[in-house]
Amino acid sequence: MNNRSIYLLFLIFLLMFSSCAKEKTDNRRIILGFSQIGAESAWRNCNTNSVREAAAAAGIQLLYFNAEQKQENQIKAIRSFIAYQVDVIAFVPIVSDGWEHVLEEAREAGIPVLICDREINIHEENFYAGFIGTDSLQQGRSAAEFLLAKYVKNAHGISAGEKTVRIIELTGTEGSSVAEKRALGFREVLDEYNSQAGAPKFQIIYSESGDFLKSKGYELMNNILEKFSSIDVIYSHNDSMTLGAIDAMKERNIKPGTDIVIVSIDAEQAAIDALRRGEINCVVECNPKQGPELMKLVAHLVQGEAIPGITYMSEGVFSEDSDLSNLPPRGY
Ligand code: GZL
Repeated sequence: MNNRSIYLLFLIFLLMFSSCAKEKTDNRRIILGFSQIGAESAWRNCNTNSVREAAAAAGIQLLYFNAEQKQENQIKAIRSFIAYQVDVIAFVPIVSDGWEHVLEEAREAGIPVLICDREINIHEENFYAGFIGTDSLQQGRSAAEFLLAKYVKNAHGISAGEKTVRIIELTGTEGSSVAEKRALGFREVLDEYNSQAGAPKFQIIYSESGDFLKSKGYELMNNILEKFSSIDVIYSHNDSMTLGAIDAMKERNIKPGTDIVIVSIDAEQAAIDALRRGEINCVVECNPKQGPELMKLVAHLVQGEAIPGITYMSEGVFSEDSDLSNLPPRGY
């Protein structure tokens, strides 16, 4: 077969492919494929609702898949989005590793991908269009900074060199960027402080994953209270596990927030209510309402416009010293 006929064949293939490829006309609705990890916490459910409601408000057709906490389900969903030739793919990576192949497939299909909420361990250019989520490293730092303020600056029952502050850590899903970074940020601040001579030492005496689940937080706390007789602080990576741990403490007549200082992350309504009751001492906010910002990024991508590599949600810190009187309902 000579070059001319090969070229003609290629041209026919290209015409066939382009004719069956999705014709993007101005009046056709944008189609967004969204793979969510599951429904493990009030935070997650609010995150899902935010995406659903924002897609509806933006007139974007949402193909939604709940992976039920399984990465393989997320990969299958992304492959089906590719087959369906959606305009944009967005997903919450349940863990940081194992996404190279499916992202390569999306790239070959020419479909832009947005990483939502949690991060992945791929940093080469153009594997995905951008990340929208929260700064979990800062959340870990904020949790530690509260403890420094409480124990050192406010002299909470200890002074320099007097004792070690014994910390239990309940971590989130193993292998998730959020659990890794909340642990890292927390340690960075405490390690730096501990390196100062004569300072009271902050020591993490035990750390175990509760997988962001309330039931596991309860189970872990019961085991921990059997194992350790002297605990000063519980640092929990999310409110669901914290609330389970509080139930376990109360069953043993331990006063959460008084007998044991509690620092939690998310700021769902139930945790803010516990903060108001003095059962939690600090709640670091993690903002789940990412839907509207996500839809703006989708619209930019469909128009072929550049977007920021990272879009962080705004969030704060609520503690026992905060004025919560004007805090509106959390919505999750
Ligand atoms: C945080 C998010 C975490 C929440 C948990 O960005 O990925 O997952 O903190 C949720 O409540 O399960």
